[in-house]
Amino acid sequence: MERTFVMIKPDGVQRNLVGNIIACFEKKGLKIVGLKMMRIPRDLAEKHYGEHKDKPFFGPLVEYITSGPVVAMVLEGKDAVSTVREMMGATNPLKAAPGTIRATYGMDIGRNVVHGSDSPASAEREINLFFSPEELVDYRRDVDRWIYE
Ligand code: YYY
Ligand code: MG
Repeated sequence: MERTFVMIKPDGVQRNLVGNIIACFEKKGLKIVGLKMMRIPRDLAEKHYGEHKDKPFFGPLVEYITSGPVVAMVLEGKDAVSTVREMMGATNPLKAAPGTIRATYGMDIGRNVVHGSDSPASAEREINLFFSPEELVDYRRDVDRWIYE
């Protein structure tokens, strides 16, 4: 099973969407193996979005992501990285496919509610940035036999 890093961004928290968004992933069958609310320190935000440091939106992006608490999580499941990306939809909520989280809840690219790792390598990097190994919980879920054949 694959793991991915997911984050409900400050707008999602402020708009009371935490429960709804976690419920989407839970109902799909993804397993929560790490979960916490936190305020992202600036240096962590800059590391997390390091690939964008030369882009014009980098400054505003770091301001936004550090502007209030986020909910960070690690989700586990079959093809978890691409499954979560599909469920989130395109970066710009107005371009995201109907039914996706960003299409359902968002309007602007700079307020797109949720983050998900874009590759297994990014997932590993981001999980290690945000979670210590002790914060990730290993457990059996009996319902898995009704989710996976
Ligand atoms: O992975 P994803 O979040 O879908 O998009 P990225 O291209 O990695 O950009 C990260 C983040 O930056 C995006 O979620 C919103 C913001 N952003 C922006 O504000 N303006 C852009 N033109 C592109 C991205
Ligand atoms: Mg990205």
